[in-house]
Amino acid sequence: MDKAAIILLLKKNFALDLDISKVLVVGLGNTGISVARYLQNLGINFAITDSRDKPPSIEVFLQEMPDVPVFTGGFDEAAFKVATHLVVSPGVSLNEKSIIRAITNGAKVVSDFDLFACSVDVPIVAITGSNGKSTVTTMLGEMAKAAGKKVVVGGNLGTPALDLLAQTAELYVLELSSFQLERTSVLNAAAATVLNVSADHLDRHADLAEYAREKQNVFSGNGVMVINADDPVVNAMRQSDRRILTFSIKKDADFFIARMGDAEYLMHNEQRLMPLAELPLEGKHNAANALAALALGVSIGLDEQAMCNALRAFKGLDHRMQRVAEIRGVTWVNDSKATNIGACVAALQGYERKVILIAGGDAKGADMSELAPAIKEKAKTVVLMGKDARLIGQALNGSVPVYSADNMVEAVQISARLAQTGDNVLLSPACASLDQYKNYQDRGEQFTKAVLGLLP
Ligand code: UMA
Ligand code: ADP
Repeated sequence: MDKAAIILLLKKNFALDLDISKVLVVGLGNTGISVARYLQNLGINFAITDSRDKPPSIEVFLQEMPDVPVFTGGFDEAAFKVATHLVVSPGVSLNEKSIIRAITNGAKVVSDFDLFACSVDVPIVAITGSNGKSTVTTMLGEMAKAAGKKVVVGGNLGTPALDLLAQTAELYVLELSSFQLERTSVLNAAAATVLNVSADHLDRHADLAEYAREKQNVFSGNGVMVINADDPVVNAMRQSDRRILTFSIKKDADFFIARMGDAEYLMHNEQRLMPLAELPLEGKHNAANALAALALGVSIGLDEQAMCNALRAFKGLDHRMQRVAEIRGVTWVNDSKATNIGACVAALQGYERKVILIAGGDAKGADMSELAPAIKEKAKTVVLMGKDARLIGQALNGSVPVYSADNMVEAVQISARLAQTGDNVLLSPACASLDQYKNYQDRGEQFTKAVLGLLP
């Protein structure tokens, strides 16, 4: 879209005016720098603030935009006072005192996804949920490519939405977190889904109901709603005046799984799409992810056979149920991206035989007793590490043998001593990694390194 059209839309939707508005960009990480570049390019007046002394993108920022006011080492009150609009990075809580005060004084919160939505005139598919977002976003991107579309994929997955504008696209597939949705109002996706809702980020959201409401925001507008019929919280989000496509791994739905003879099939109504066995990813949760991606693809008119071809070729993402090695008959699996209870439960449910589980980290306010039944059923031993290891140990209350480790090398060595031929050792922490690692990738890489260190 040309600049004049974008500026008109920003004015209409947010009263964001080139001549009089003053935007404050809060947070100078990947999102902050992408917003800064966008505003600079449109000629909109802005400043930037970050509570840390040396935010991650400060050097790039100072080099690229030396004339833009920047306030670090705390949120600058004076900058908040004059701001007419705030673009707040998802890592910064809207409950920060300076932000609440600015909103009370009339400042409008606009997200980078809002700015993005005002800057594109091709369809957007929006994907959220507690688990499976990155998998489904990537799957749908591959499907769209296989169907011949020029597709651009990003958002919470890694590339900030506004950085995607540099590439020409016929379709955008975006992953959004609850933090991003909380501050987004005009996305109006052509198709959207909430894949599932289970406890996560309860250190930032007041309770599960509020967290679910933020997720529901992905359906704002009038596009197709793709609904997980197996999830009661998602099911309750249906709107009667909207086109809805449902998916289910348990019952009849628009997209579902049917057994015919000896084989199970991914189905669209009466039509067999492909045998489930041809999906290279393990676990029923990945069958649900594939059905969700198919439903989203059908919503925007992608060819079904092309989508199935993409599914057959989809190898999954690193750090999600990723087989690291088989050493002396023991299989080691890296599921470091399991940063909440729901993901760990899904991982455990995929096993027929009991596993040795490595878990723990930052529980983010979740109630670890919800994890206990799945561990009791599917783990023969648990090795715990990290800040909230104790919470998991307490929830298990002696029902499963528990070992403690100070770090990943120790956790892997304890597991190696306990494991017998035919065992699976699963790193699926059910917790965030930030108490001990840079991020979940770092945790997964340290696990992989420690496992490979067992090789003779
Ligand atoms: N900051 C403050 N004060 C605070 C907290 C943060 O000033 O109290 C500043 C930091 O100093 C830093 C900046 O804010 O300079 C960081 O912003 P950010 O944490 O929002 O991180 P970004 O680099 O902008 O990345 C964000 C998402 N991060 C978070 O939501 C925490 C990335 O998701 C996303 O890929 C990126 O935008 C592009 O959309 C990551 C994530 O962990 C992968 N997401 C969570 C998840 O998936 O569970 C929600
Ligand atoms: P997200 O982007 O929502 O965090 P990912 O696709 O990165 O989702 O997967 C995160 C974790 O959740 C991994 O441990 C993965 O095995 C698990 N997972 C993926 N899809 C689902 C699902 N539909 N239900 C439950 N867990 C899932």
